[in-house]
Amino acid sequence: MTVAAKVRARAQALREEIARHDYAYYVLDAPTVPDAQYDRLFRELQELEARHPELVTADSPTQRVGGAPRADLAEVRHAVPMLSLANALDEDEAVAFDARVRDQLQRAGFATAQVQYACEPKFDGLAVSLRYEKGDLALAATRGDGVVGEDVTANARTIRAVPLRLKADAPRVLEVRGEVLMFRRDLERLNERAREAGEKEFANPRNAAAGSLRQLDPRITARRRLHFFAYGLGEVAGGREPATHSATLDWLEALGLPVCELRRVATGVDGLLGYYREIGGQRARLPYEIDGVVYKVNERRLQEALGFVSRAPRFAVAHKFPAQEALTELLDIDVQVGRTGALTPVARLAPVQVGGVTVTNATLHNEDEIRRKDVRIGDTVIVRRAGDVIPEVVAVVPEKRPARARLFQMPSRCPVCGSAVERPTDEAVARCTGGLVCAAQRKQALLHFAGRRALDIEGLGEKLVDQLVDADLVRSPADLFGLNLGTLAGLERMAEKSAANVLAALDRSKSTTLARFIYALGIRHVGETTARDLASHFGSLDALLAADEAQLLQVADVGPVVAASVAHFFAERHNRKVIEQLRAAGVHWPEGRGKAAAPRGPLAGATVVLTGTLPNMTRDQAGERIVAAGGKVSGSVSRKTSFVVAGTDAGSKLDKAQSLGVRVIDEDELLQLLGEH
Ligand code: 5U1
Repeated sequence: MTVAAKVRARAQALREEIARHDYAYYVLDAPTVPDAQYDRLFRELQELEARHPELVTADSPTQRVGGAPRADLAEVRHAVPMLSLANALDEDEAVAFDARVRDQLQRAGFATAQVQYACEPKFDGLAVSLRYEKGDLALAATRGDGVVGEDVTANARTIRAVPLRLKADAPRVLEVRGEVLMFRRDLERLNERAREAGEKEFANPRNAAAGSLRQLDPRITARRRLHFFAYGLGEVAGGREPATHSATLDWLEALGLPVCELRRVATGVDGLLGYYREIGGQRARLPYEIDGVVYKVNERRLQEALGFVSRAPRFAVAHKFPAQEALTELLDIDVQVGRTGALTPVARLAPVQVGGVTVTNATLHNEDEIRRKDVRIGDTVIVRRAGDVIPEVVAVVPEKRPARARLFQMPSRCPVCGSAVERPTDEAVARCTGGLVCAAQRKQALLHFAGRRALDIEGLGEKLVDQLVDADLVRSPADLFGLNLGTLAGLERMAEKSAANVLAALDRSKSTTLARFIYALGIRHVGETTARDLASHFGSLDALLAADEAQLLQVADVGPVVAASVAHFFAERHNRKVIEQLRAAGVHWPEGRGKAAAPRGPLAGATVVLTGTLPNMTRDQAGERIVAAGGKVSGSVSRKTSFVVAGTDAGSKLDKAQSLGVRVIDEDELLQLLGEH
C-alpha cells in the first residue's frame, strides 16, 4: 500500500471507530470507551485531516464542530407538513380519544374491539425534521408553523446524537421527525456556567434546546450537549415504510437513530392508562423532562383510515401530565443581587400551588425579558415550574390587567449597598459595581465558599451568614476562621451547642483539596470542572498563582475568557491577601500534579454508578468516597460499569444494570469495598 493509501485508510478507520463510539453513547446509551481514549482518536483524525485536507468528508465527526456564524436562519418548506398533536388533559379525555378512534374505525368498516397503540413519552424539547438523502444528512429544519420552518442544518450537524450518515439500506429520501432536547444534568451544567459568568440562565430544558439549536453561530450549538429522539417520519422515497408505528421506530433505530427505549405497544384503553401511570411514576427519575405521553394508533392502514383534522392527526393524542402552570397575581418586583453583582428581578407572587408546591417567588430573568413579556406590577401572570429549576413568569394575562398596574424600573443604584448599577450595552444583565463592598455580594461569596461542593462548612447557611455580615463580624472568607464560641453563641437564635458545631465544621473544613479551594474562591467562570482542571494541571496553589495568561491557556478546556478571569482574580491584591490569611488560618490540602492521572486505592480503575437513596449518605458523599478510593462515578449504566450501588427507590439504572448483568451492591457492600467496614 502506498503512503497516501495508508493515510486514507487510517482516516476512514478512525471515522468509522468514532461513529461507532458515538452510536454506542448516544443511541445505545452504553459508552464503549473512556472519554480520554475517545478524545485521542478524535484528535488523531483532526491532525490527519489538517495535514491532508483532501481527506475530509462531509460525514467526518470532525465536521461537527460548527462553521462560521450566519446572518439569519433561512426558511425551508417541509416536504410533508410537520403535524401537531391534539391534547388529552385528563384520563377522561384519554378514554374519549380511544372511544372516538374505535367509533370512527368501526364506521370505516374495521372490526375493532380493542385497538393497538404505540406509546412513547412526550419530550419537552424542540421538534425538528432531519432529511437524509442517499443516507447522508442533507437538511435539518425546525417545525416553524408546520409548513415552513428554519434551516438549522449547520447546528444540527454538531449534535452527536444526530447521525451524519445512516446505516446501510437507508431509502433514497428519508425525513425523520423527532425532538431535540437537553438532559437535566446538561442544563444544570450550562446554567452553572451561566451563573458563574453572571449570564442569563435557561428556565427550562425546552428553552435551552431551542436557544441552543436556533443559533446563528453553530459553534455555540456545538458546545451545548443536546440529544435527539426520533418519533416519526416525513417524506420517504425509494424505500418501504413499515406497516406499524412500532416497527417504524425499530427501523429508525436500526438505521442508527436514537429512539426512546420507554416506547411500548399497549392494547385498548386500559393499556393506555397503564402506560400513562407507569411513565408518570418514572418521570422524576428520567434524565430528561417529559410533559406527558403520546398514543398513536399502531397500524398504518388504520392511521390512514382515520385521517386528520386541521393540522393534527386523528390517530394520535398527547396525554399531558397535570399542568405545572398556574395563574396568580404579581404583587411586586424585587431586585436580587448575586455573587457576581448581577441584578435579577424577582416576582413576588400571591401564593399559588403549582404541581403540588406553593410558589411565592419566580424569576423574571432580566429587564429585557420584563419588557418583552410586558410584565407589570399588579398583573395576573402565568407561573411555570419545570422540574427542579426555579419557577418563572411565562406570560401575563392582558385582559386581567388592572388600571393601577405599573411598569418596573431597574434601579440605577444597588438596592443593597447603593453603589452604581452598570449595564454594558451588549449585555442583558445589569450589575452592582460595589464588589465585596456590597453586603449582598459578600454574603453570596461566603455562601459559595462554605457550600457543599466548596469547603463544605456544615451549618453555615443563609441565616447565619446574614447575621455575620450584617453585624460586620465577617468581611471575607478568612474572617470565618477567626470566629470564636463567644461571638457565635452571642448571635440571635444561636445556642452554644450549635455555635460549637459550626466551629467544629469550620475546623474540619480546613482540610480540603486544591480543587475545592480554587472553586471556593468564586472566581468568575471557574466552576467545579475548571477548578479541578486547574488543580491537576498546576498541582500546587503557588504554581497557579505564578501562572500568567499564556500558561493558563495551556490547561485543557481553558480558553481566553477563563484565563483572563483567573489572571485578573489573582492579580487583585485583596484576593491574594485573603488567600494568604486562609493559609495562615490552617486551610490546607495535599499538593501534587496530575493526581487524577494515576488513580490508586481499593477502587482504582472501577466505574461505579449510584442510584436511589442510600441509607446513611447522600449520593454526592458516596461519590466523593469512591473517587477518593481511585474509582470513577458515571451517570449511566453500560457493560463497562464495574458495579451499581443501589439504594431505595432505585429506578431505570437498576433495571438496566439487571438487564446487562452488571453487579448491583448496597451501601453496606460499598463500605466493605472501600475498606471502611
Ligand atoms: N413522542 C412524540 N412526540 N410527538 C410530537 N411523538 C410525537 N408525534 C408528533 C408530535 C408533534 O406528531 C405526530 C403524531 C405527527
